[in-house]
Amino acid sequence: MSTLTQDELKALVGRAALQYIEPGQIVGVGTGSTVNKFIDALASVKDRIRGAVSSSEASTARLRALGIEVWDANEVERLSVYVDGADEIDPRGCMIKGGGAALTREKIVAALADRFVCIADESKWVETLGRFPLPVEVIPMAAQQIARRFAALGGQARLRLKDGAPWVTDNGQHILDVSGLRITEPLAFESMVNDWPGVVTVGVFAHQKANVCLLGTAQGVRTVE
Ligand code: ABF
Repeated sequence: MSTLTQDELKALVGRAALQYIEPGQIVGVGTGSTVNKFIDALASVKDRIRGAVSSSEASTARLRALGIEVWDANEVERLSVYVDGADEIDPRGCMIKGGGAALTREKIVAALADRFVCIADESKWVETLGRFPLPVEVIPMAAQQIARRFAALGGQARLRLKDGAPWVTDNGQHILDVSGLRITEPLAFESMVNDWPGVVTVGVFAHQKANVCLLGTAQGVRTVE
């Protein structure tokens, strides 16, 4: 049994990710409660980095509040590292992401980076992706036809709501959360769903999988490469 709380495990991996930051870099920064711990740790080395590219309005606000400069993704050609959390990660480094609704910007920033460092507590580790309902950002007028395509695969798609109204992403689109899937071939699955009209981003990250996973466990940080 872990003596550390889930919050402490997140802080542990957030701090551990600092080892991948080199002086003078612009750092790719994801979204979520684990990444918030990383942002807090990043503030302690802020004088040694050039700044960050952020994957959400929420992370941007936190970075700026801590005095870290935030660059637009269009101003940057390459990032050496992108640090982000996940909702699930498998032994190959493939992930489900998007529980925090920032999946599209997360995929865009991840695509700029040479290395994806995933930080997660051990509850996120799975053998096969699909226990966590798969987030899919969609153009609103396509939501029902996309839901029917998932139903044909055995999935149940639900429109994500906030206060009874559709959740609106940072990009002005909606989110479907799809339960009942078992994603045994993440690469092929991601490509297939990407091809459906109206899909903005599917929350499977297999083409942009993690190169390194820092997993917070009862025994400390386990590095999976
Ligand atoms: C982002 O935040 C995600 O893509 C994922 O949905 C989520 C994980 O959040 P947390 O660290 O709060 O569990 O990284």
